[in-house]
Amino acid sequence: MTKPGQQGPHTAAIHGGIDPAEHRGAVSVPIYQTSTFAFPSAEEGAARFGGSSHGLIYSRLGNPTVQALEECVAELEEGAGAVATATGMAAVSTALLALLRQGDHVIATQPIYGASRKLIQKAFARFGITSTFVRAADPAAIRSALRPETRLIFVETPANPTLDLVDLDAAVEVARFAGIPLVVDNTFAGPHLQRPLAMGADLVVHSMTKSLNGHSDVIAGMIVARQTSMLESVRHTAISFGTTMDPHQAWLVLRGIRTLGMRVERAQENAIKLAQWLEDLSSVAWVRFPGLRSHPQYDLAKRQMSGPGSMIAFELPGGVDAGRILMNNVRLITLAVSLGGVESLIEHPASMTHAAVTAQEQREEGITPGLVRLSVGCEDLDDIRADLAQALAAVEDATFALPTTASPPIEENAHIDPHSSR
Ligand code: LCS
Repeated sequence: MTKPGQQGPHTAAIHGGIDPAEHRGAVSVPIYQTSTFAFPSAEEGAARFGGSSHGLIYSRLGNPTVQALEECVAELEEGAGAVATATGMAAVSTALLALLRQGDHVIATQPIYGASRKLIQKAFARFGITSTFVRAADPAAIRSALRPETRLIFVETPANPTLDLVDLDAAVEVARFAGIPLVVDNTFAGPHLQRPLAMGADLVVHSMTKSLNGHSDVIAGMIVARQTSMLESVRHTAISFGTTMDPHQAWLVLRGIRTLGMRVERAQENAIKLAQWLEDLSSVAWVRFPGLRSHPQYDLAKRQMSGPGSMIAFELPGGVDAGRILMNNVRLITLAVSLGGVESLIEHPASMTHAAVTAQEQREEGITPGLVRLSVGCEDLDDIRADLAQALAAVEDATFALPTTASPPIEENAHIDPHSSR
């Protein structure tokens, strides 16, 4: 294995974690579909349990297919090592469980993925862990929220769903000042566009369900550590709580990750052109995309990301009703949550991915009732644009007779029926 950061990102995605000599010449890492591993002797079994031998024991503790994926992502993220988890939420919960104890306080930025917010705010509160949420886009807010018992900073950048950014240099500085770890959810940008560990973050977490796998067919997560010391406590926690990954799941993600850079670059190219096109339309109220000069943190995006990615947030002048008509009229773009796949997906954060977040919290987070989130895929640009154009035309036709253009307040936890009139 070459050292992290030595190879280019496409090379690392294609070759990372694979040494055919270790697998009887197999160019694709085999799926070691086994729950347990035979010991050559009772003494060797005892040595493996005792830690004096590093041989395989049992797949919850370690499996060669899963290890190949861990090595690959650690290399992509420039980390010392990684622990694969069953889901993205398992990555978030395991990272926090490894680093926190009763009485600790967490500072998290907002917005973040709705389930992560509820995990920190509600589930961890049951175990005596308190939290403060601060505005992602305010670089001074994290420092102001520090308390003597603050033990961890958790940030997501770009943030789901508004694409607000957290200044990673500033967050690292506060974490160093306070002597506490900084955990970054790097799901939206991914290692092809942003490497928080190289900037000084301590852990990166991923929902590999998204661009790392990239084919909308697997749920998976990963935790990558900058230093081996923290990696060991994360691994121990994942094994104890049973959040580790299955070998078949690992093989699918390994297969998807080989084309990470190509997919990310193509989707990004589509997204840049679509965001510019959307911004020029009078039928769109505003567009939020880190690659547009109108993004309030455009300069920060250029500083800490090597590209703006493929997620776009926008709002229509007709608010939630207009957004609903748009989503019910797309034909090529799929009305579904999730993101980062080869296919374009559209969803309504206020009633879907962030429905568990209260209306008041949504307001604080900038999740407006009419916000539409688009995950741009790798289809032909003209086809995505034509689909959006015809859906926007349907919105214009339908809203022509509407009495108001103001966004009505959305009912908390209101749901859009994905089956209606499609
Ligand atoms: N972190 C971020 C930033 C996410 O967007 C998600 C899922 C997770 C963690 C959790 O990952 P999972 O357990 O689902 O693999 N985000 C979703 C979304 O925006 N739509 O559907 C899921």
